[in-house]
Amino acid sequence: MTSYQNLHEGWAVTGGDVDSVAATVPGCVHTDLLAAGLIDDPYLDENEKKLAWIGRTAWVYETAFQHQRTGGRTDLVCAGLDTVATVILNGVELGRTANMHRGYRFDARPALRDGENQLRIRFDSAYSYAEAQRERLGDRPNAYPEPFQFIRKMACNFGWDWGPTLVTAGIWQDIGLQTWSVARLAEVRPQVTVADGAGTVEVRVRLERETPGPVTLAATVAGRRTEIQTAGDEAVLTVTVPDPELWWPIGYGNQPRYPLAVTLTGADGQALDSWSRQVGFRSVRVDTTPDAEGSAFTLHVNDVPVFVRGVNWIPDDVFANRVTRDRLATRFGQALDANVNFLRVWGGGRYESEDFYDLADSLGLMVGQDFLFACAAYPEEEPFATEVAAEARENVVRLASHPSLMLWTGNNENIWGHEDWDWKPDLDGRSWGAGYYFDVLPGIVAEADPSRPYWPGSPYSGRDDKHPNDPAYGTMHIWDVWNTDDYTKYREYRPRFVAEFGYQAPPAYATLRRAISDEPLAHDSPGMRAHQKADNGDGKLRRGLDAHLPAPRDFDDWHYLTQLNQARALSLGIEHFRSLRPHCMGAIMWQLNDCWPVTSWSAIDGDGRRKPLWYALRRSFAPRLLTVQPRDGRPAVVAVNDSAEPWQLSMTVSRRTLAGVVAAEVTIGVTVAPGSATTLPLPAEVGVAADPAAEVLVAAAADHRAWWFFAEDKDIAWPPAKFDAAFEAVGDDARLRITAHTILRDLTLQPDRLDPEAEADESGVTLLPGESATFIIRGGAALEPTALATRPVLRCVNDLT
Ligand code: BMA
Repeated sequence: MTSYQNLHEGWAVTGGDVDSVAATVPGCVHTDLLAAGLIDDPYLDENEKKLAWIGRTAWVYETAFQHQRTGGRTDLVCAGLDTVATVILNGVELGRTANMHRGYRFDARPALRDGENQLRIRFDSAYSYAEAQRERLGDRPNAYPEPFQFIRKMACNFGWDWGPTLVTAGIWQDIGLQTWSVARLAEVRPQVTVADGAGTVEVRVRLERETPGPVTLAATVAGRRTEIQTAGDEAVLTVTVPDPELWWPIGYGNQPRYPLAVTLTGADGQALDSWSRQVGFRSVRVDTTPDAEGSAFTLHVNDVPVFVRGVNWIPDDVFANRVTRDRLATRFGQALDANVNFLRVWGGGRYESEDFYDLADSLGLMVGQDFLFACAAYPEEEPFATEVAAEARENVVRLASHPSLMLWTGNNENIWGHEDWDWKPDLDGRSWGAGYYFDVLPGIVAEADPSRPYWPGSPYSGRDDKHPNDPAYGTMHIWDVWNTDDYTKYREYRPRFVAEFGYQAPPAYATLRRAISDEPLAHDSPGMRAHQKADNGDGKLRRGLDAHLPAPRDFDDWHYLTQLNQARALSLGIEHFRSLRPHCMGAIMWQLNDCWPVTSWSAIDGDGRRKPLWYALRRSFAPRLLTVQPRDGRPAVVAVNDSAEPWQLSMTVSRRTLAGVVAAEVTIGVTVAPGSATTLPLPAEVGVAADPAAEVLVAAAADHRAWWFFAEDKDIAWPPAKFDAAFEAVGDDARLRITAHTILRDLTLQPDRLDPEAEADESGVTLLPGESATFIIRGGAALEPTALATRPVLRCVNDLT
């Protein structure tokens, strides 16, 4: 049997002026230096700028461990080294690596001793390596002034438009010694398929042998076992499960999983190795059939078309070792609570972890994984050609068992960039990655994971003769909104599938206050500027505000309004895209999460707090959505039903004055079929305002309400806000009941301004006069009721006038 000795203890790191400080493994040099008190927290104020030297320094990790040799092979197994490493055991060089995204195994026997052993891993500067490759191969276009495409390392480590430049080094995943004899399972690759109700698990096994001879391989699923004997190095075991329960995405059914166990036994019956995973039976395909308007991009799971209500996922922390399973579970819970059903793992980060995929499997969250290429032209020369192929195959094999994984995508924005970002003259014929996206990667998926779809890029039209970002074909990204255009422009698009669209806002106030000590805090104070990485981000935020909302008078207004504008921008986009169902079958907003405290496109900030956008996602991504959309020059109600049951909808649509008085009203009863959107035009007396600045449209059904404002907030004559507030402590929590005496537009509560731990269950509530709303404030029992119900904690748009 194999045995494993982990080597996580006793490490120290040395480099530059730093002489041997304790190191955490798995971990990285930044967190080690931070723990040793040698650097300031890179996430606070402008500290990031003082730490550039770390990425330019070579770091040596060293430990001593005891080992007693036994018979057989002993390998040093490194699940992840970041990145340019030389591995030395007792003075003997075992190997060199330069790819963070692969695991490595070295035969340790030539160097291993009985008793005390010294293990030393030297990490050369990632910059030095990448710059040398760039020099050798010739520069290539890139969205950022850093050489990240010349090293197989997480791209966003070199900084991004939401992330700091903190170039890490270290042993970022498990490391240990594995001792084995006769043979071991070098690769286990399950393909789980289901056809006509019957499940098949085909397990392809590759063996590594120390000694030749027959061995027995067995695979067991749901009590069914297949066994074979082999003297070779490769084998296929097929187990059929006649009538498995299907695995479904969240909202479509349950997520049953079946244990799959693979065992390897020697000729004399001794157990040699074993491997196990939970598998799920489901089919997946992407329908890209051409039609009169272009070609679709529709995900079918178990032959049911699924509207993708997605979020883009970036690494949840710059320092991967901080992203624990618990933290992933919290983040996934936040995604599910916002009615998200799909996570796209963006190509500038990592191939996500076992914990990530195991949680996604168990929760029914679908995942799309990009291969790791983002926003740059990538060289296809050696050593990269070999590294990319090895990395891709390893990760495809590693993740193949996961039912949540729906789609592999070749890259983020590189095909688009090549077409549109003036790369061609600079490239002057040099390689840019096309060979990976159109040849190498699809070849690897077809060979190693044939049951899973592959798409060459995000975005990609699917056709050579169409622009890669053509709305009518395949997937698209929408970034003119935010960069140059108002968010109402989302409505000018009729996309088939939007894989990125987003709008910025600052983090929660408590997050800003933890990370930035500027006094006073201002949108352009030094700390705020250091935590805004987007090109002219502050200017774009302001441009967006000016188009819609009254001018902010101070930082508190700016903070409330920019957060509100972000929420409105995404709601408008999502509800428009959903209203186009089935023409459009996916909306993946940019971005769910952050990796540090920063003003960004995220719905959840770097401290894990939900921005107003999160609450807007929950509303706009609800499986059943009532929304008001412009159709033929006036508002119409659209009812979207993603559920499997018909929706019997009975509603009243009224045009009212701001005082709530009904000017015209219509009652509508309709059945919205499962998986469809129904547009309900309105008669002119309801849909056309007599005075756009003084009227609203409200569509109200039992559990649903949708609003339409005939004018921009800045042009509406909002009455000064009048309301009563009633506070009640309930255990550790509190309830704040607001009863409106005037219309209250986008009532938003920020209890974290009073206590960083406090959090409200709702945000962005609009009330007509006479209506009330109750906010439940987790951890709010001790808050001061008057402060809670007053600006800047409780806000509405009316209080700007
Ligand atoms: C797209 C993404 C990211 C970026 C985001 C915001 O380009 O793919 O690269 O962070 O837009 O600009």
